[in-house]
Amino acid sequence: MDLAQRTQRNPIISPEDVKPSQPGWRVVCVLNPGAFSFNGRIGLLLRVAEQPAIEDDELVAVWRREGKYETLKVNRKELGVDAEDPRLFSYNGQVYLTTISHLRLAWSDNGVDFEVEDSPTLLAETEWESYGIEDPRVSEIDGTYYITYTAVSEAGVAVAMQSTRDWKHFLHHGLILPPHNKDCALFESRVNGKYVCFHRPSGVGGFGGNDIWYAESPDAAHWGNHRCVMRTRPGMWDERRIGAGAAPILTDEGWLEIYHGSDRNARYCLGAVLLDREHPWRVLKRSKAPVMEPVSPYEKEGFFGQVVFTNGHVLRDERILLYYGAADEYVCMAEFSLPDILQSLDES
Ligand code: MAN
Repeated sequence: MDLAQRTQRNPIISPEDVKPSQPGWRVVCVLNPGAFSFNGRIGLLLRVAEQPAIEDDELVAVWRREGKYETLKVNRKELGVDAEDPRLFSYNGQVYLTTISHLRLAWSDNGVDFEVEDSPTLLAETEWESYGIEDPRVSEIDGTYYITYTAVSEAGVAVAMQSTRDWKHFLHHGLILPPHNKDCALFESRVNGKYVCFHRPSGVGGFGGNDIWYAESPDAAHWGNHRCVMRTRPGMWDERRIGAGAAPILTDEGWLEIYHGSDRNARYCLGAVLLDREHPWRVLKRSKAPVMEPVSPYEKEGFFGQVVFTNGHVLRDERILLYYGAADEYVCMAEFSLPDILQSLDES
């Protein structure tokens, strides 16, 4: 099943539409945008993944320390280099990413034609961000936009947060969840007087996995009362990893969350889940089949193929304008009808 109505204009943003942040660098991927409305326009906060120019037989790792980039170039044939996965490689026992990501704004009046800003909006700054900042989710609460994103460093993959009211000045709140954790989506209204979020810690040592959790906070920075909301399902499309998309949507029936799930072949699809209004850690309904699968050429082939991944949407009455990363390389848009998704949950 695929309930997504993709725009004919897809991909709406490709790497060649984005200016590199440094002379001599190249934008390899533009993906996984956070989405929001601001001053009557739709804003996307894009993840831009770049690397310095290299020869065909080379691999490069980039990191940023105290505001400066450092690089490591390795010949693919060199002993000890393992490069099966285009996203990362290990060298002398250390894992490196092949690109470094920053976050950059793009603006649109109609939701499909975006003007991408010429320079990065948010760059890796703290020591917990040295390998880059990725996959932002934007939640607006009382006029403040909270940006939760993945902070990657040698120390691990964690969740950091910044906030802004004008998209010009940003307050860095540091790491709000330690490694290994990602896919943190703040709800856009308080529940029982508290800020709440979904997040995705990863289990090690045979217990736990890559499941969606819930937490509460008095101030959006300090999180507690963690609970496991839902787990991966053996033998299904979401058997390996699941993670929340953007902020859940409040409907008459409860909170609707569009989430991603991957299988043993690292094929990423989107599913839907309905959660109790007062107790958002309680699952009421969960789709058996995905609501969106990688079927279009730009979703099946690219930097990392067979991927549709979302962490941003904007609501227009009963339509969800969903922004998503396709094949880890492009930014795309598809519309969903809210009633259709709810109805598909009833049928499953
Ligand atoms: C995974 C992928 C990459 C990402 C790293 C670190 O390997 O999602 O795109 O860079 O995790 O977050």
